[in-house]
Amino acid sequence: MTTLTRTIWPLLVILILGISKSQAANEDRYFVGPDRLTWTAGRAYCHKRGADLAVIETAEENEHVKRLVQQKSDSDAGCWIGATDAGHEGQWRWVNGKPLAPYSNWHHGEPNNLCHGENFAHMWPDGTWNDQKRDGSCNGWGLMQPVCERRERQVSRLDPAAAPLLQP
Ligand SMILES: [Ca+2]
Ligand SMILES: [Ca+2]
Repeated sequence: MTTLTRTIWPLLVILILGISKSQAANEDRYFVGPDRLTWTAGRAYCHKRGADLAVIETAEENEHVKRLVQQKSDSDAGCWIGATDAGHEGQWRWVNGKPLAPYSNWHHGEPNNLCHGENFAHMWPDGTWNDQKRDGSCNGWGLMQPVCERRERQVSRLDPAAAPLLQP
């Protein structure tokens, strides 16, 4: 072995271990509820398990949640995610209070607030987002399973100053 080879191998091993560890953390971070519920009941399901509906801030995160939706969803509409404009029409926010910026992945033409007001977001199995009624009733799609994200992870991604606001 040359000196270079001896140096590179340990670094490669460390890199591979690091990647598999972060993937394992991702597996653990999100989960899909077993039952089709309203957005609100889905959120309560997540809360009971120390989580909240998923907050998606990057394309990489969206890709991960998309794969989960494709694997676990019982509905062709996909699953609920943690965005709503119920507080103020047209002002979409994540359940942690942050606006949907800079990343969002709305389906073309969405959110369109159909059916006298769609205020709750779900992810289609293709990874794009749509606004829908709380019970999924617009155009007859129906109830959906929630995608939950463990809460401590969400807090750790906020400004330290904002974290106390999320404490019970
Ligand atoms: Ca709306
Ligand atoms: Ca819509």
